[in-house]
Amino acid sequence: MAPVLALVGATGAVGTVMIDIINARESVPWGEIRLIASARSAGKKITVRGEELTVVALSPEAFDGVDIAMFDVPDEISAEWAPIAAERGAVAVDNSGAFRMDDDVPLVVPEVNADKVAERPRGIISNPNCTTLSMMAALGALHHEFGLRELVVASYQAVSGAGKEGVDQLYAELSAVAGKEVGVRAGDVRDAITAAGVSIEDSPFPAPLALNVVPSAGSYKGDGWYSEELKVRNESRKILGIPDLKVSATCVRVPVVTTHSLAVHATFEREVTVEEAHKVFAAQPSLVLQDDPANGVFPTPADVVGEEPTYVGRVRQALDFPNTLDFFVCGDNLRKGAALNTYEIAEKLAPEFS
Ligand code: 11C
Repeated sequence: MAPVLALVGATGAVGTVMIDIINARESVPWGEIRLIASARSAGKKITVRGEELTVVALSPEAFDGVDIAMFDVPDEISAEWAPIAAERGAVAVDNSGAFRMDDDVPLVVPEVNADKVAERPRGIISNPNCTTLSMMAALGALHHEFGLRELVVASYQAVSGAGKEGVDQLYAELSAVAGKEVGVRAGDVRDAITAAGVSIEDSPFPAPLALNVVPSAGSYKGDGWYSEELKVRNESRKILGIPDLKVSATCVRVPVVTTHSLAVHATFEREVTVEEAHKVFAAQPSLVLQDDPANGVFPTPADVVGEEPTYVGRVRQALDFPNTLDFFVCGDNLRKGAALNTYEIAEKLAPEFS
């Protein structure tokens, strides 16, 4: 029998991208696809691979007969419901932060550690944070060849990482400043946004984002660190299987709707030339290399949004740091950063249930 796949959070932002991904697949291994969401969205009709499906309400019974349940919901919903799905016999593939750092839950990026899907004593597999994920295919491939030792990262994160609220806030702020000569005096962007009736106090970001960048992502965790920066450190170590990897990240929100970018400074056990790095990237099917800086060819988020692969460019040997490469990556945070990686984990599991 072909496996039964459930999508929990089918009507949310990542769930909607997930359905796009499933619809775009040439073929799928599923005998049934079940859409699950909150009681508020139950009854809604969504077309998946030409068939009109009715969204069912989240309940223990909704998992009966399900082999693989993908969760694209907030942490607290996953924390409560992924174990219920697992008790009912499904493997829960969870895109929230609820279980990522639990020792008995694997954190999987199929290009890097697909074998870990088998090690799931609780019946739960976690999908990494979108910021970490955006650089993992590139870093995993380099680590495999050259042995990663140290990682320094600066992120340029899109507002959709902060949900619909983040996207709405950016559009409202952009409308408020459009056509105005602002950004020339301290505080004038803030004044223009406020004068247009857009609240900065109620924004998901602690400062204006239009015509600006904001060095804060996630929640403040003390000692100067934001949660996204700690996730990059902890999750990179776990995925790459290097518990003592030296990592330092600065996460910055930028006025981009979707697609996270990262400037990566990675130090290896031995020297890596740009040519060798290009070869490694070219051999990884989920990466696209765009690296011709003399002709202005490199990835930017506006050109990568909606794409499945991660784009890599600006690859260079650090001038003052031995065995070190600098490069720039762009990955759609709702696709490879969330829905796509979750779905790829589900695809890896499918043969177990066929
Ligand atoms: C952001 N990376 O851009 C976050 C969103 O841990 O899954 C995803 C949060 C997470 O704000």
